[in-house]
Amino acid sequence: MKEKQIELGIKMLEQEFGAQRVRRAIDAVQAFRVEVPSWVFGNFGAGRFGDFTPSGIARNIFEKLEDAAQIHKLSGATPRVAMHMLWDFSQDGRTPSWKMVEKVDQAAGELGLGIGAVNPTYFLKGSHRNTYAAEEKTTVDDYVEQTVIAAEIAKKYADKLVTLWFPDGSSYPGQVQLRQAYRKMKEALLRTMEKIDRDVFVLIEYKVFEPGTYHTVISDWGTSYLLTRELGENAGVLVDLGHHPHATNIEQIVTRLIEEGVPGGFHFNTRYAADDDHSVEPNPELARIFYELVLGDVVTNPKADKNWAYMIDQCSGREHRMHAILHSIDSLQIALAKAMLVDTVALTELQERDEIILANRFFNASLILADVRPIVATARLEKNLRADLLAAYEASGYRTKTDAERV
Ligand code: PSV
Ligand code: MN
Repeated sequence: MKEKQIELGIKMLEQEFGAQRVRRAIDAVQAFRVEVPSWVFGNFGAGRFGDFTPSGIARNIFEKLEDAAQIHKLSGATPRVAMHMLWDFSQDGRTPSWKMVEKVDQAAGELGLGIGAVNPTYFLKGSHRNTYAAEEKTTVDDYVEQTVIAAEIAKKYADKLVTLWFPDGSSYPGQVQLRQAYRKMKEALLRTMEKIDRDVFVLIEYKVFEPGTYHTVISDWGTSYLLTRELGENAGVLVDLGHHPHATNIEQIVTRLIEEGVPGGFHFNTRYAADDDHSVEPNPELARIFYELVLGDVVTNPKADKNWAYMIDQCSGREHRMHAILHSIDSLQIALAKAMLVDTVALTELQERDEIILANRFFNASLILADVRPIVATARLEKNLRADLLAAYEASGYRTKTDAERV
């Protein structure tokens, strides 16, 4: 968008939604922070057609951090990087190493970044027969120990946040006892939480399937929620947008968790794959999710402890990594800006009058129809950032440099 278009766009938005609401939307975009995952910058392969990898892929955690720093420099929105224990903090890919943690922490600090959520890696060793629900005690013990170390790292070096995703379950009916798998998961979680300091926060992620296709132990938000109830106040639910059946009303899940006061976190992506492979798109679903987060006061709340934890979780196969993550940040900011434009008082009035279509049209005027790119652009320009993140990246010279260096 050209400068003139941005100015004109702001004027039009002010006319429709009021200058105050537009200003608040700009402020919210400026205040919003989201973590990027270290793993997005690396080589994820493209499945069976894995011969192809996009150019400029980071080859180790230190190059991943350089990429993350470049993203933060352009966006001003991503000062923290989520880490994966055995990908980022291990020398042999099998055991966590404190030496690596120190090196990574130092490298991040030098680049103006911090370590974000710490993710135990439950899928590299011994997990072919489940993780916390495994038959083999040594597997469970190993993973419990890794999780406890993750919590220590999160406390000493990061934001006191640990996020757990368990690749669990079974592929055929009869393969495992369903109740027992759940019980084992719960027991191991309880055992873990007893060893973790109470001021470290643990979010439990659910996923409709993977690797278990017939059943996954923590398959939905209800299971995560039930488990957190047993675990104490420092446990909460992690909603990964991609981890639902396609028709799931995710914004409704968000409202239930907020209403029940359950601590929450978000992994953003787009769910075409019923997974977390894709970049975030600025679609109506995302805007509705943000509307509920805004209404629930759990995003850009000046009282930091009221906010949910926000992370991008994507692992692109074919896309250029830096484009993919910048696109996600842009999409999140667009969705937040749209959510900020809704006049909730006027909407409530329509709801009370049972004006079904009018309420829907009013809602969509902000969440679908408003072009909020001028808001997002203004938020950036006021912070001396470039209005267009992808154009800024292309002009930065970073791509040419990393393409040449990372062969
Ligand atoms: C697998 O679905 C997964 O993408 C989960 O969403 C985790 O959050 C992520 O991997 C990192 O382990
Ligand atoms: Mn996730």
